[in-house]
Amino acid sequence: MIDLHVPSMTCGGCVRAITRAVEAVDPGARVDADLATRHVRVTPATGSAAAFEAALRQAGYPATASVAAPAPAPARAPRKAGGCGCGCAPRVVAAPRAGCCT
Ligand SMILES: [Cu+2]
Repeated sequence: MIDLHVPSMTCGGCVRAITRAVEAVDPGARVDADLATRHVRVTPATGSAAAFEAALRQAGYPATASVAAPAPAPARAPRKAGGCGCGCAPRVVAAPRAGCCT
């Protein structure tokens, strides 16, 4: 997913113009504009961040693209069935705390 920050996007008309500009580059793209934050999230089919930036600049909406980071990894490994979820492995830890990993 590509995140485009478009400071000059101020109303629904801008959103439509921006959506059209993105779709002109990549008809298969999914465009999800958030007027409040002035960010447009594009899930491209074929287009690139640079291509969308260029198209929006031409349409009169200079944009800053950033490729969104993937969702953060879960903080902990998933709990294993039957374990207590503390992360230690009963067969590896010689002396688990009382009540833990038993
Ligand atoms: Cu507008």
